[in-house]
Amino acid sequence: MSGSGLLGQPGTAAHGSARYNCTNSGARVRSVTTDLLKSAAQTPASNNGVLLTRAQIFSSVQESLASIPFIDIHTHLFAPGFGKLSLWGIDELLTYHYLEAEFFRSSTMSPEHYWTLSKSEQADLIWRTLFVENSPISEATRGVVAVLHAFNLPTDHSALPEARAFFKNQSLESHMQRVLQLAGISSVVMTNDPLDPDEFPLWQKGVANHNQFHAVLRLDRILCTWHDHWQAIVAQGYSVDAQASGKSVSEVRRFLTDWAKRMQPVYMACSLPDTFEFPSDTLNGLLLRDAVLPVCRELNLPLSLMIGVRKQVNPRIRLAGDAVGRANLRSVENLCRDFPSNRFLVSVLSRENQHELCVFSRKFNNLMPFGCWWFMNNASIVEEITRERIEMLGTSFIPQHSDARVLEQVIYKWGNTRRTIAPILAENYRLLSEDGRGVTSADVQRDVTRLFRSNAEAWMDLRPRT
Ligand code: RAT
Ligand code: ZN
Repeated sequence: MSGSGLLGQPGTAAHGSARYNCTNSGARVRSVTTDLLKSAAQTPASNNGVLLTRAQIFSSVQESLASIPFIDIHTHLFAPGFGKLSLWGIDELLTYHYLEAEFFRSSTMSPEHYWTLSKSEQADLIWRTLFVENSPISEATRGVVAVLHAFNLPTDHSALPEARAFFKNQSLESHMQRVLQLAGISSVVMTNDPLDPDEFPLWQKGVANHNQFHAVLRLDRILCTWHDHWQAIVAQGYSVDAQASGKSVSEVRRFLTDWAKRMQPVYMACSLPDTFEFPSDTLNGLLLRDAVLPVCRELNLPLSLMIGVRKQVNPRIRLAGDAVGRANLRSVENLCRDFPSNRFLVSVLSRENQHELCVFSRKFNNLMPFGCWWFMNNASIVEEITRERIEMLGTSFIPQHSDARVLEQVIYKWGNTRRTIAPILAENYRLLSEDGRGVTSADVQRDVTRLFRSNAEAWMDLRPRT
């Protein structure tokens, strides 16, 4: 656990920190502040330094959010070594499934017709519909505008050809470094599925380690759709059967252990439906209890549970067709209480589940709430969730992840996070000052470091990998 407490007390801020603009108008790298960050992380109390005035509090918060590089703990991005799986550029940005959902609301084209088009035809159509015929004021459309603006590209109706030319001229590795710097993040966590037919052969051949991309062993095909995927496990040389009977459970343990050795994941993860229950005598419940949890314990890996998705309520729109449902979080309570040697990273998709998640986090220090997931990642809801988390948990949570699928999305998603969270943090410091405890800029830096770096570093045991 990197020499920090279970809940990630401020630890090392090992990476050099660039300074980023806090607004969404495009971050610009200005200076390196590693030493400042290190001393901030080590400063124990607010009586060490000059107390901030009310006006200074806000700029100090902005300064810390801008200068401390964040860790993005859940994305669908891939390191450049994954080739075609690594998505970037304007056509990918425009055909993001968040935008496809919005496109079908403003177009009469049938999904069936849309899926016959090429990627660039789909992108043209989405651009015309959502950016020319309508103002791009939704969160996801505004994000594309913010990305173009960050690269000093035009953002008006006729911007698409120039954007295409710009992205075509980039080489992935250097472009990626620029994007991470603009987004103010030092590393990202991928989502890696050993049963994905496109991804599996790449791992088998051997993908080069990339020190800014950490792997995650994703379990959805095992825990949620076993019946469609047990044969793929057999094909990889493990003796499992359709009912997960006999040796199956120990073979799944062997499968997970082998894959953990290969991937070196920072955690295992599964997205779960709103109907998720634990304990449960179902095949999934048994695989979770007898295969996944023991391997996580043995390898000291947290398990990330993303709860509340209702898959494919509208299959016609494919990836955009998933929805949300309120879950019964007793399952989280049962897991945290009955498996104290396991650690759980949990994000919930329903707004109605957010408060309960905070309450359970107060009960169990093997539970780390993280992120404002998917339909929760809108400023108004991020604000509400973050306020209640700070009020109930102080700095012992991970406020956000990007869930980016296309590289450049981290620019706008993290820009939005900084913009939304700055006033919330500042207000909490103002209240603290009014209540009698002055705040220094070192306090602010320590707290921002804990929220956006050290909680993640501690939970994922992030050390340079060889
Ligand atoms: O936010 C998304 O892109 C969703 O489609 C899901 O991928 C979700 O984040 C997940 O990880 O299952
Ligand atoms: Zn995701």
